[in-house]
Amino acid sequence: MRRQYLRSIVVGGVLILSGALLVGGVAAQQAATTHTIFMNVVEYKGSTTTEKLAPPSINPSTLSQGYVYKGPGEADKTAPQQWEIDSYAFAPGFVTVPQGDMVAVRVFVVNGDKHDVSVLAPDGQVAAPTATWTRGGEYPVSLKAEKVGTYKLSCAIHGPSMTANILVLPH
Ligand SMILES: [Cu+2]
Repeated sequence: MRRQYLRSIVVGGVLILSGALLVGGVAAQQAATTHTIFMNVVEYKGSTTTEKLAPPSINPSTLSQGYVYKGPGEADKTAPQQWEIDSYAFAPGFVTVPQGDMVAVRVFVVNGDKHDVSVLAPDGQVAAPTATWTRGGEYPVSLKAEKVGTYKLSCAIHGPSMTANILVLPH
């Protein structure tokens, strides 16, 4: 009788201990994780000549302010057949994080003298107001991924194409 009583105390103790470990594990999982993401502001460049390829039928600069087009004669006066295109972008331009986590983006401006950048939450609310970023600076953007959907980091000067999407997935 006494031995059985002792045994139930031991079994009960093991159950309580494993329960505590399980709760501890869940609590550790729920603590917000911070994702530090390094991004660069870059300018992709392309060029060719009219001998190799006809210029685009639609002027790219009409599609986005972030696309630059210099047609034949404009790109290089000494090489009138040369034409050039540029595109300003965030690299990487797409990131996914789980809901509830912290996102610490650090953006380094490599190309373009000036960018006016803001962050919008998935519901369209301002997550970070417009700030001017200049070449050579590194700018922090910190946010909590509270809402499922896409947070958009975009530049008003080179929009709509100069946008980085931070997609928040449900936990
Ligand atoms: Cu820009």
